[in-house]
Amino acid sequence: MNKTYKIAAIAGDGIGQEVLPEGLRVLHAAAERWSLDLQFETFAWANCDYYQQHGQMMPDDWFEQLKGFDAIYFGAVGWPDKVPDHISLWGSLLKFRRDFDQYVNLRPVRLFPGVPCPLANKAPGDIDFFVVRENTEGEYSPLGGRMFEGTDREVVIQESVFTRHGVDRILKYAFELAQQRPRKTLTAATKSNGMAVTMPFWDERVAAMAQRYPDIVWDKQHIDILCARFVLNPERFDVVVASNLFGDILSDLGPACAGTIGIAPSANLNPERHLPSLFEPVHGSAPDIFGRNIANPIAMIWSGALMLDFLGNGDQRYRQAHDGILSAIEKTLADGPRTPDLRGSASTQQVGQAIADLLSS
Ligand code: GGG
Repeated sequence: MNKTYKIAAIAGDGIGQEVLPEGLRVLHAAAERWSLDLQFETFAWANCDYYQQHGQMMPDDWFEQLKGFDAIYFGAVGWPDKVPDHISLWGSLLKFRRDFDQYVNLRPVRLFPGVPCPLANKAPGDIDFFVVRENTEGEYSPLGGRMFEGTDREVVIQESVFTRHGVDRILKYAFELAQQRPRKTLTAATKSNGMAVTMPFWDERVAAMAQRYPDIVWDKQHIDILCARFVLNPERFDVVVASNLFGDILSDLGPACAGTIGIAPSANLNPERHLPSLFEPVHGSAPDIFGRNIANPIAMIWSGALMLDFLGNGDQRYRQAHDGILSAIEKTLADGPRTPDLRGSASTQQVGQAIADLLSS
């Protein structure tokens, strides 16, 4: 008897509401083609309109409502004119990541044939790596405070949290991912010359973990020069592991180097699978282009492919569905309709439909 996977679909804010339907369109086409057992339920909270009506981003029982799902398929969050960004983010997406213990944020970066690359002399194959971002602690911490607000004596403190448990588990995931890659190479982002407490600890744990993976060639690079090398020599990277903040920055920079952030997917994983994982585009809600139907749906669609692969956990139908969606994305990027971020004039729906049609043909 095949398992039916329950997926919570949450559009969130802005272009999340435009790209999610295209992701669902493609997932339905994939389910039809590969006989996948997917059951979707949509939720109209985790957005700034809900906050304006209820004074919070999600209902009190959000955890109870979602914990029985196998995955969350999420659009984007944030509308700063309605709700300050730190309130909308900490009231939804960061709650999901932390309370569902989605400690891995896996973000593939790839240059596809036909996509205009802003870097000189780069070909597909030159940019093909993963950013593995720690997703539950690090610099993203609610610990801190503000004193003497609005006076000349104002003091603002924001703590970072690096636990041995949290650092070791993300490093283990990254080293194991590197073992599955042909080049077996890992780079750890650091800044231990400036951040004199947390980052030397991070470096120590990287060196300790590396001892367990003698087949992996690894190095550590300070985040500043690492950013420069993303632009100058992206071909040297394979698996890049980083703390929460550094990973957030690198996983926007990487796709920008590969043509557009509009195609960049992410998987917020609870690798132990005892709580739902969450799949979402790297991009945010982009209120500036909301309502024009020009958002690129490919990041949402690729995130859906990652979701199928994770849910299937080795089941060939789900692996084939993942590979089939990736091929359809590749073909569409090479000679299909394109949204304006890729110098095209197609709508969000035209790109989503083109990819779905390739799965049905
Ligand atoms: N779909 C991703 C999204 O809504 N991102 C908004 C954002 O600012 N995210 C910050 C983060 O990923 O930590």
